[in-house]
Amino acid sequence: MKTLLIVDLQNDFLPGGALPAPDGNQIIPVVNNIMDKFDLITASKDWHPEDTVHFEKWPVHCVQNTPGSDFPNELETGKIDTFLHKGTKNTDDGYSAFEATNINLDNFLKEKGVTELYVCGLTTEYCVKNSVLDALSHHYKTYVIKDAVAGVKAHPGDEDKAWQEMKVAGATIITSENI
Ligand code: VGL
Ligand code: ZN
Repeated sequence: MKTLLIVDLQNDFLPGGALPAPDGNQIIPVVNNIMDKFDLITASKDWHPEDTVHFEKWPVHCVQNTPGSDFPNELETGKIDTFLHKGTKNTDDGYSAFEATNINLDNFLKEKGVTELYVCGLTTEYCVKNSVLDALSHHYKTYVIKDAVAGVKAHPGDEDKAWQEMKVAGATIITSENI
């Protein structure tokens, strides 16, 4: 079961959205291209209530059932098997896809016999990083697809730090052509 996790590739994290990764649009065709290489595709959605403590740190984004939390039209969502809702509580950030509340991602993957996870999406410094670190702590061999992720670039240096943290924790960094 070759498995892809697409993290938060949603309108609010793309240019024109509330909390954009400046280069976010560039990853959409890359993600569309690689989907055919996988047997199982899961996609997380940042899925916040209107009144979460998360919005004390961040501009309001990805509120449940609003255009900002939708996937962009360009993304080939028909190929996605499972959708994960994360950040749904009003008491925490819920950065990691392993904190999804509609599905327990770890149980779901283990039931399917998945041992390796390929990760792409938005944003490098927050939800991609936290999902990758959780995948590693749950003992998945974890690949991060470098040309299929983008940073929000909120603080200089954080993106480099995120790559470093993921590598030190044991992630393997690859490019889409090497999948
Ligand atoms: C994210 C900041 C706030 C992300 C989500 O998806 O990386 N970043 N909420
Ligand atoms: Zn969020």
